Amino acid sequence: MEEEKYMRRCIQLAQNGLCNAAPNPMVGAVIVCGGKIIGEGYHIRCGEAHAEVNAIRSVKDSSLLKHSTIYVSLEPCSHYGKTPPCADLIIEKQIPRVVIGCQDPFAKVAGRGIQKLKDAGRKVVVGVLEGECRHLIKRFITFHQLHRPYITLKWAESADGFIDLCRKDGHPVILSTPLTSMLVHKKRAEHAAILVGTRTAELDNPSLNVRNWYGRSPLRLVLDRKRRLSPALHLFDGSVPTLIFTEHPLPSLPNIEYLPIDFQQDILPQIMLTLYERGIQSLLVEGGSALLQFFIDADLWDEAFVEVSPIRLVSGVKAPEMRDKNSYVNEQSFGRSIRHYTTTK
Ligand code: AOF
Ligand code: ZN
Repeated sequence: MEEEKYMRRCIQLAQNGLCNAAPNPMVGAVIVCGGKIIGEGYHIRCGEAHAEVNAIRSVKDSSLLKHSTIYVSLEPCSHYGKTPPCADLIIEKQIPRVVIGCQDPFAKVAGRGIQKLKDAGRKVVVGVLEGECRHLIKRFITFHQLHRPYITLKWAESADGFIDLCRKDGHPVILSTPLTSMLVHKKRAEHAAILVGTRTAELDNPSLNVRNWYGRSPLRLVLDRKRRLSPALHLFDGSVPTLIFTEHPLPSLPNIEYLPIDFQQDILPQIMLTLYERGIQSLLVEGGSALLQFFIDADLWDEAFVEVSPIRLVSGVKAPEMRDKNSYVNEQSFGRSIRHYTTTK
């Protein structure tokens, strides 16, 4: 119970790194001496100090470290990356006991940090709240084990179940409220890349950037097989790095890159490979319905974020439900989830 309490605090701290730690995992650490927390830290930003370093730095009286336990949600690293090995630091500071949430799936670490600590005579406990600690770094694990980003599908649907048909006189019907549009911008800030299909780019002319929330805009991705999209669209304004998947590439412009893919073949594996090669660990798919259905049919998604509006669009007509979406709930190791939230106007 005691161990779980401190590990839960590690997870809570780690979550502060959601927007800036990637492509590194979110990690939190807590140092406990005589039943009291004497230090805390988390991995704030990729390239900067790891959680253990920040936790150790936060301890006022470093002579207490010799009598402490360090709790960390992920195995301390054993390699020289952008920063030196945390396992070495723990050994150097003579912390006698280390409690770890889960092993690091990163090939350069993968158990070596645990071994290093054991070899140096430290008491090591592994697997406290292991499931929750793995869930915390689901994007990092998906990327390193499946060689693709963690995929979130996102759509808003009317009370009678329509999404892409929500157009009156060619204009989209706004289903979101000011509050839920803010949540969408929060989601964008939490993802490394965002993808839309040609029709959505054309009809909605989205900017796909982060405006109603604090944070970085994701890399924008758009499918434009025949290169029919107008360069006057917001997506081509060069304000945010943008990739266009097409059969007919043009030379790149500042922040705009054309990437040839073979539309005769399955395009999703080609897109996934590109994103993997570029180190993109999370992808938000914002529609339209054809593209979303494509991902569902390929069984290639991890989470869906669905806004259900109270607005009914068509009376007496059966809605074109996103096929099979409900049958996927909780099928995978991360508890693949669909979060429906119903809004009121
Ligand atoms: C830890 N604590 O807080 C994090 C770890 O390039 P570097 O030096 O930042 O190393 C990145 C790798 O270190 C990353 O891929 C993952 O395996 C591990 N992340 N390890 O001990 C941390 N963020
Ligand atoms: Zn480290």
